[in-house]
Order: sequence, then C-alpha cells, then structure tokens
Amino acid sequence: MFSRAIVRPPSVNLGSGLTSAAMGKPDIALALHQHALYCAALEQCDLTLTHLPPDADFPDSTFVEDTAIVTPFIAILTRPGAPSRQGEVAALAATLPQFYSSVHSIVAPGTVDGGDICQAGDHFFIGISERTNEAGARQLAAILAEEGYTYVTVDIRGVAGILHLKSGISWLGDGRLVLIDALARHAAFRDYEIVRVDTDESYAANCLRVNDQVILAAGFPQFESAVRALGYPVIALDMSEFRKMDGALTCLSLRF
Ligand code: CIR
Repeated sequence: MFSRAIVRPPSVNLGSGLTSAAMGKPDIALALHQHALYCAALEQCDLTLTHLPPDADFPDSTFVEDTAIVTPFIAILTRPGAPSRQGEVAALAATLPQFYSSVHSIVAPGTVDGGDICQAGDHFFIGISERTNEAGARQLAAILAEEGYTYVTVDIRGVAGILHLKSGISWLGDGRLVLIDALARHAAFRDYEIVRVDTDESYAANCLRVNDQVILAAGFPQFESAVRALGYPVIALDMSEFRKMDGALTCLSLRF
C-alpha cells in the first residue's frame, strides 16, 4: 500500500525539455490541467500529496520520478543520466528527509534515472539504458541488496522506441507485469503473468497501480479493456501534453 506521493507541476518552459517525440510543443495550460487531474487521481487512490514548486531552471523537473527511488522503507537520490537534469535532485534532497531517517545517493560516475527502475514487490528490475549506466546500476543494486531486496538488470539499449525501462513495463501487483512485445520474452520476466500491450498501444504500457486502482493513459482501448477484464477499477487520464515530452504516468510522481 502507498500512502504518499511527491509531485511537481510543469513549469512554463516544459516545452524546452528533452524529447525524442516529434509531436509538437506542449500546451502549458493544458499540461497544468492534466497535471491537476493526475494529482486528483492520486488523491482518489488515498494518497496524501507533497507538491514541490515548479522550477523553470529545469524544464523536465515535472518528471519527478527520475530523481529518486522510494519505497515505504528506503529512499535513494539518483544522479540522472541527462546532465541538464542532474540539478533537479536538490529539491528531493531537501524534501525526502522529512519522510526517511536516512537517504542514500547514487554518485559519479554512476547515473540512474528513476524511470529505469521498476519495483515488483520485494524484487527490482533495473534497466540499463542511455540514462542509467552500469556503474549506477551496481550502486543501486548494492543499496537494494543491503536492504533485503532482490534485483535483476535488464539491458534496454537495443530496444527501439523506449526511453526508460518503465516506458515498456509496469508492475500491476498480484504477480502480473504489463509488458510491450519487445520485452515480453525477456528471461527476467519469465515467472510472471504477463499482460501484453499491442505495438500500436505501446505508450499505454506505462501505467500505475496505486492501492486498489490502476491509473492508465486514456485513448488505448484494447489495453484498458484488458485491465478492466482483470477486475481492476480504472482511472483513465489524458496524457497528451506530457507524451510530447516523452513523459508518461509514472514519471509524474514518487509514490511511497
Ligand atoms: C526526459 O527526457 O528526461 C524527459 N523529457 C522525460 C522523462 C520521462 N520520465 C520517465 O519516463 N520516468
């Protein structure tokens, strides 16, 4: 169960952030509206939110998930792989000690983006990507192992179309993983029940189980039906403006 989340609204220059999507510039008013609905959905799932102030020095800072890895028991500040994002971590370094007695850190030459880290119960999938390097993965793995978690690394550098591991995988709980086709046969996922996402709906693979509900991106009817058929109450949210900046549902919060 999660009880809290940290969120950070987009700043006016969201459109100056990093992106590989050729989908045009985000509409800031609409992005703020979508962010407000996202926050409301988390509250509907019984989370108490901490709102960090927007920061125009860091146009990607709304994607707060990349700056820390949090569980109900431990917190780890990351060192994001994109140099333009490394300064985002300071705000989390100032905030997390309210909730944790000690806070770990990834240090140079390691880099880790939270979007590459998928927790599945007591087990972690650690994506090695253009953002998360092997040194960062080793540091993270050592911290997790010390805390009693198990882990496996998943190299996604050859997987087309995903920025982070969690662009292609989500943990639904109940032994179930949501996976894009390109990851579905990977050995790391062999012991799980797999909910596959069709290639034309692959953006929907990033979804968010929060307590009893599943928050998913609106506009992907096959995936939404599959999740409903499994019996989960669903909240569907329009993510259009964040998608333009390679962002998806999990990126917009840290849940613990
Ligand atoms: C970036 O490229 O870093 C941002 N524009 C998007 C980050 C998305 N974060 C995530 O998937 N966890």
